[in-house]
Amino acid sequence: MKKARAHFPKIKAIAYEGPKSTNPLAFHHYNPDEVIDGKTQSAHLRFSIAYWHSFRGVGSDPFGPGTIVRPWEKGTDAISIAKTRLDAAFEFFQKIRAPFYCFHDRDIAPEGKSLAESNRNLDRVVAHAKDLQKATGVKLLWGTANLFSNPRYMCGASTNPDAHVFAYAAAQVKKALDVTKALGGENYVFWGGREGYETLLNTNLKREQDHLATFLHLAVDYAKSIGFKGQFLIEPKPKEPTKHQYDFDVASGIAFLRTHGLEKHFKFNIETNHATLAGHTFQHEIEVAAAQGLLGSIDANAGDELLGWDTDQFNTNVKELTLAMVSILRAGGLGQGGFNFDAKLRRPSIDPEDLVHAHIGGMDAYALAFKLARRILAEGKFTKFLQDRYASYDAGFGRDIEKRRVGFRDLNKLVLGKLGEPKPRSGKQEYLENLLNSYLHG
Ligand code: XUL
Ligand code: CO
Repeated sequence: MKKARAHFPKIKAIAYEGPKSTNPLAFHHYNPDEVIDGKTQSAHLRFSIAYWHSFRGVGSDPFGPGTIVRPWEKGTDAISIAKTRLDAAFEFFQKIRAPFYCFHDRDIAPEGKSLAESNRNLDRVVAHAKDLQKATGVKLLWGTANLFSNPRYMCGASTNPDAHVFAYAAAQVKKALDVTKALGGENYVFWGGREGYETLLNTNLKREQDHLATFLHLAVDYAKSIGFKGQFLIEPKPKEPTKHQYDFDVASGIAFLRTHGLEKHFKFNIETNHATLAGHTFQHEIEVAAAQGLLGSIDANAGDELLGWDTDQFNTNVKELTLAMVSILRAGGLGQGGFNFDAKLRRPSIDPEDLVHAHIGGMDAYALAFKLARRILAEGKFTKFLQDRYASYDAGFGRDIEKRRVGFRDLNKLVLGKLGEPKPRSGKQEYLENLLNSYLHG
């Protein structure tokens, strides 16, 4: 393959220079090649770049059009523009030292006038993506289909009241799965898009939820038939664009998967700002998924504390990320998942260099959180505190309760007899908050 010209000519591959460096175009915590427990940091963290934000985002918001004009967006032929954009993206992936990327079908190739034309467009661009993956070693963390932008999906895709739209969405996902498999995608994501409702006046909730479950079963069946080995992921979000999204949060997602016999085939892709919109912390969503062995991957971003919408910002909150990392590491990590920067530049951040600063910030914050969480777990103070707090269930009647070996009559007899009144014990929240701060600022 011929050497592509530089689209980020002023940016060199970002190097790790350590916490004391004052170079804003260097990593201060993310050291991709450092080996920890036999694996590089890069292999532990599995960072991924979100194509839709970083290479299709133009800074538009509900109040105004885009502000960002990239120098590589030139020409009139949509396919050659798409290929050049992909060149720019792969140059960026390498310079920012990200081992993975993620896309929606319509991010990488233009939608045609018919599904057949869209599929042909996709094939041409995917062939180029395959070459670039081979040349750079950058891999596909996950693929997905955009089932929410085109007006045909205004009332949902698989939950659309019109079976014709369900069929179209099925055909689109069939192709997205083919393409994800062809590019060696390690996961495939279903984010609900417009799978929800605006008003119950026009919605048969039960039929729509059943149709969503049928769609997911059909996707599982098709993936099996083509030998796609990637992990299927559900990405919960409570609202936006619809007033109510069916995959509201991890807990309702688990209930949905179990109700419809899908729990063996799916895990969760947890997004930080979706957790916030659902009224949860990021760590809460991770814990709920991990408790059921369903933690799959992370969409790494943040919301704004003062805005009630999905602002998709880069997350530099080390405290929030350290708590999240403790829960992720305690659960055994993300396996074939990763940390995908589903985050976008602010509207006035119009320079290509802003993309570099944004990702350096996100990667450094996650890498620092990773190291702090490892220290917290290695020292074991929180683990010991938790063990002690629940120790009454480790033996005697507490053990019998956990093993379901006692009933109300037995417990009634115990309390009326030798147990009597329980002795209250402090929850020690303030002590624990100080302990956490001692790691963050120590
Ligand atoms: C939307 C969102 C999506 C998914 C992929 O809020 O997070 O970009 O991650 O469809
Ligand atoms: Co997302």
